[in-house]
Amino acid sequence: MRGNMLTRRAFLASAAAATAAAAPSRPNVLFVSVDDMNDWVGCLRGYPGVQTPNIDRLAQRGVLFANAHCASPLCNPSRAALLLGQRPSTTGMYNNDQFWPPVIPDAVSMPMYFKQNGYHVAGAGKVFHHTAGNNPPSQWDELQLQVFDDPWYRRADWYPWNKRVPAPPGIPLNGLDNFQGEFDWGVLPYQEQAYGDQRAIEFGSKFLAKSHAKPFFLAIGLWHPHIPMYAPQKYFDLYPPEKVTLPEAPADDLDDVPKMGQEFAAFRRSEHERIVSTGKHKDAVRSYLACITFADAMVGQLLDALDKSAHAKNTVIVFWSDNGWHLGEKQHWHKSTLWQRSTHIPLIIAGPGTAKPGVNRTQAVSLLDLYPTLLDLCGLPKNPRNEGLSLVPQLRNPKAKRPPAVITYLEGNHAVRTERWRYIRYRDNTEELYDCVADPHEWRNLAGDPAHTKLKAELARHLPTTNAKAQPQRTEFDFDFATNTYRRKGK
Ligand SMILES: [Ca+2]
Repeated sequence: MRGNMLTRRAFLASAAAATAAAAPSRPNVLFVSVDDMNDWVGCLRGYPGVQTPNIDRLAQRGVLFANAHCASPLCNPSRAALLLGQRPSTTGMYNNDQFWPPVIPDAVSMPMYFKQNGYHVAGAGKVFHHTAGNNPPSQWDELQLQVFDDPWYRRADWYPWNKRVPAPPGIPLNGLDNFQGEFDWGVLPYQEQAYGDQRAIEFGSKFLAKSHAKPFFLAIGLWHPHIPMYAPQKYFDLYPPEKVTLPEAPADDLDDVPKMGQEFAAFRRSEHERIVSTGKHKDAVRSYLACITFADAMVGQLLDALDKSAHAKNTVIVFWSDNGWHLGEKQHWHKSTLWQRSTHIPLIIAGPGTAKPGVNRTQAVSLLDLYPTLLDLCGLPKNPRNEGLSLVPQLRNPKAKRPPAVITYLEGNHAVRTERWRYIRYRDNTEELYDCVADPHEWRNLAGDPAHTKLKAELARHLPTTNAKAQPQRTEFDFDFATNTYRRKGK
């Protein structure tokens, strides 16, 4: 009897050991984002002289997707699409004034999915959209909310956790009084250590220094180079004013653009006009460059923290920006257009599961593809809701083919991007077509040329067949931050 007991115990122990050995050792994920960073990154060659040594070294050790696009050229819909793995045209999440949790209650976000599949899930800074109500704490095991560089500007109902303090003297630093509040730039009277993005990096670095019983998913969301474009002096010093050049913007560029495209470009036009008429265009461009390099330095700190840690070899690194940014091209500042300047973003994946590091992938890909890619790289079951396509074939083989990327802005407006072409169809059926190889600035709309009729039809096959009605605006809900509950007004 006693012998049997021992045998049984030994059997159970050896079975447990066999199970443990058979269980795949899943990689960790370090998911790092920046905000409104366009392709003015060294490895993407978007702006001569821009300094991004840390992003560039990540591109060298990993895979740079040199033709990557957001799912929607605006923070909230871009992030909702990426983190829910569904197109804006499927969910109806199109703008910054919508809440996803109460309108798509059965969605399982990327962090939640990792949590449900045995990962320890932690986040800091801006991962989901940064206004209250878009980042339910239940998504995370650990969460550090975003720390703003301009707490005096942040309204209490949208940022209830923000400790509002008076503005330091001299605000706005750009000297443009009565300008739109958030659109400021300059050097804050802070030490570098006091910037909000440093808080997120500090959280990430401490997290990486620890050992973890479970595999982890760590999301670090940086705010820079989003407006206000505040950065420490040393980053401005890297860009002497006399060396700053303005992006090329022919005055007649919008003449061959349909009315809807012109309307998108005219959004917040007054800010562009004010920057130009006050002679501050170069100053604003310089500030954007300084903020890109500041964000790059933050990324560098995090990569160093990972390299020093015990997790260096078993962590997939993903680096992405939620959308691009115009700096006067097509008479536009901001994003919210379907052109390259708004949709083209840096995307790098490094670590286990990637091959041929340093060889750029040129297929058009989407941020929508990240959710299924990470499940694939981590050996987790597919989420049947995901509408993107795993990038693992391209991570293994730089030449692997894939369908075009689709970008949506507001209801019924889409761009289809291939390696060579961009086809735009607005909801009134007007069109644009660009040969992005011959015409990288998208100055010549070829949609009216009969020679391209067949090509347009081929590209149009990739337009979404569903154009979901826009979800209700946040103003239709009472949201309680303390309990994270939403109540539809009048119901
Ligand atoms: Ca953004």
